[in-house]
Amino acid sequence: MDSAIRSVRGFRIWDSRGRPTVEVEVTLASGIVGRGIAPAGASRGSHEAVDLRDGGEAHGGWGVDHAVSHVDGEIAAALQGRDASDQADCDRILVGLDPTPTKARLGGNSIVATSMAVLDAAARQAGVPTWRHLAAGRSVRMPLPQVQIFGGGAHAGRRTDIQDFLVMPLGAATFDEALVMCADVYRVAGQRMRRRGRLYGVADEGGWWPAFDSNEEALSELAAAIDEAGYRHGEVMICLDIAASEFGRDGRYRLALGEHDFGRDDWIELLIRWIDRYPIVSVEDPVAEDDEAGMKAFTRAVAGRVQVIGDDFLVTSAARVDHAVGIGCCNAVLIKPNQAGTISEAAAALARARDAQWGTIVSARSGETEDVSIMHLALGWDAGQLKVGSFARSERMAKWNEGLRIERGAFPPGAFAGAGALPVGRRPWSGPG
Ligand code: 2PG
Ligand code: MG
Repeated sequence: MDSAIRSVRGFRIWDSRGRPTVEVEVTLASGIVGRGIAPAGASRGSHEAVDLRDGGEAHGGWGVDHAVSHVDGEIAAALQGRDASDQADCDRILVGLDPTPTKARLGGNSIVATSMAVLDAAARQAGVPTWRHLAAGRSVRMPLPQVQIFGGGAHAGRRTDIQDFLVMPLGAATFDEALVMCADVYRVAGQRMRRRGRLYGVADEGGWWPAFDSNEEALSELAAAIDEAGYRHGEVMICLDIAASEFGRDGRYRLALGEHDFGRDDWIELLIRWIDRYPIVSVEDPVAEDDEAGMKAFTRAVAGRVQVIGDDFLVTSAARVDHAVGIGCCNAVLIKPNQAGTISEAAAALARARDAQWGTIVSARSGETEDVSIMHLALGWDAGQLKVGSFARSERMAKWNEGLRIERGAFPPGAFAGAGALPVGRRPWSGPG
């Protein structure tokens, strides 16, 4: 069998922060080689698969030698001879090797890089791009992008409490046009920072460094940049990733900027005030991962007009999505394969969300590489939405550019998910409420 796995090897390479990460090469009986690289998060949910790091002095403790040796040892031995085109079987074996809830024994990094390498090898063996291999004949749509304009929170030394200030080009008709619109806003936002003497370079994912006096100032700057770029609100809308687990605990939200301390209800009220005042169409992790009551209240208050995404709250877990659907929390899920640990587990979380008619957004991590597989996953799974970070730095641009290559080669205009990917009616923006 050509697609039988002959060997699996792990290597240490480097990510966009200059930290070690795990690369895996899977070689098939045919001689074809597939590759996978583990990304790494900075703002992480406490229930997600964990990266195995060596600790100690070398590489500031970020080393992955143990994770790499698990790939060369136990993982390689278990996968040898298995059929790479049977992703579910390979992933079942990986999960079976480390049944700990957060894959802490072998490391989420060694496991996800292997799972991704199996997928890449199988697609190469089939002679098709990964997205086509995943689509398996079903029709799919180019995803609607979410592009970060300002990067804060854990990605900018907590310069703002809110982590991602992003835009979504709802008025675009193609992926290409969507990127043009985001690029315009990104450029103009940078020009505005320069004019105000506030341009200090970029944060972790390429968004402008958020040199603002308040979280709301960032929001109003973003709305002004959309205006100045010549777009109507409604055409380009704002998305926020609050990443509230970073500053919220036990129903209290303590902002560093402005030094406010909110109870759950006041915090949610503030978010709703922002939604009324600014053209916000999507909010991720509005409350902390432990605040189910807050998530339920927020979802109830804004569902129908705003996409409510669970990231740290759902950690790409089908079981958590299932639970959230049952109790009315969120209407969309962020899908990060390395939160789950394997491609199949991530696909299962996405499938559960789709069953509930939720929005589904495939997402990169803040620590990335030249690997472009999330573009293929977003498309091949027909997720409808893709979040990659900002519109600068090649670990981000590699993914956007891969999308352009795919679109021009394989897609007629119209095969773009666009605003229809949102689990909300298109909200006509009628100005500040
Ligand atoms: C997130 C991601 C990407 P990180 O919170 O959604 O912005 O960040 O990879 O650091 O978890
Ligand atoms: Mg997030």
